[in-house]
Amino acid sequence: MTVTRRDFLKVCGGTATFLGFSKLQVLEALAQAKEGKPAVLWIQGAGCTGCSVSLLNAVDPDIAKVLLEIISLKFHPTVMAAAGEMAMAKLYDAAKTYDGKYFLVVEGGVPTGANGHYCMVGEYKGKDVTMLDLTKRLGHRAAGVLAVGACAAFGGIPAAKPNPTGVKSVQQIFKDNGIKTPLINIGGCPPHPTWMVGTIAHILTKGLPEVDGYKRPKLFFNNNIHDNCPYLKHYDAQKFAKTWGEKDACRVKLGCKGPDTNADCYKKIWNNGVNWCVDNAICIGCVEPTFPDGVSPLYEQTTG
Ligand code: FSX
Ligand code: SF4
Ligand code: SF4
Repeated sequence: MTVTRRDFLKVCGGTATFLGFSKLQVLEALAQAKEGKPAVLWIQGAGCTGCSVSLLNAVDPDIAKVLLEIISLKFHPTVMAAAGEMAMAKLYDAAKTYDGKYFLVVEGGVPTGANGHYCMVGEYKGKDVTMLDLTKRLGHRAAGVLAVGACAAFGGIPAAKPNPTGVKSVQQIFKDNGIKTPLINIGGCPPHPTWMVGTIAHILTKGLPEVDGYKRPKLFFNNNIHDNCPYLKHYDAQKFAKTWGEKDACRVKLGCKGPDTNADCYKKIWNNGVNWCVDNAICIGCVEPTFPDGVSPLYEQTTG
């Protein structure tokens, strides 16, 4: 693969610089990645695969280029061709080859009930492999871990009450097992593709990004949605929508959680810049550790 300036501009959404990096820095990082470094292992537990689909939906170049070429992907349950024991063997081979150097991406929460057996991710040499086993084993030996999406980062929907399978976040699993590997949480259900690609670009070019108290990159999760919302003037004028169809009114009485939510959705916009949640509905606070139990009922006013 030849990484061109055009590729860079595509990854960066057509802008001349990305997260403050020079074109040269990012091109160098992408060129390094195409040589097969660093290796990325992407594992999935209790989730809906929406995080991977989000990446697929909105990133240009397409997911094959990002996952296979830019980040040197070695394992991904959704997009790889291998399956069964062969896939598990590849995963363990890659973990051995890049021991201490690979990056682990975890998508989905980690069920701990029944000793992890509510989430079987494979079999290897006649033994069950659970998501719990894999998170501990691969997390322990990784250079760094990205917990991608609400479920991996904070438990999310699979950990919602009554949480029958005992789902925990990656950081909780690490805490319970004394694993000290650097960890970054990328909130969102699902995360915006730029939050995922941008965090990886930051790691490749500048190292681990600065994070907030929830280990989320400040680059993306430092600004309040309500304070930056195009409907703020209506909120200030107390003009509140009573139905979904009303366009020129604030949605707080329909349940919008914008005042309690910190993310840059209002300027990143979703679906390749077509729209975002508050345009046609409400913010449900999906990037916050309180999601979903702490922001429920979603469609009733709980803030503001
Ligand atoms: Fe969770 Fe990923 Fe929500 Fe889904 O698998 S963040 S349920 S959008 O996609 O983990
Ligand atoms: Fe925008 Fe929601 Fe705040 Fe209203 S409550 S101004 S819709 S973020
Ligand atoms: Fe999540 Fe709110 Fe952003 Fe929508 S606007 S993606 S609900 S944080």
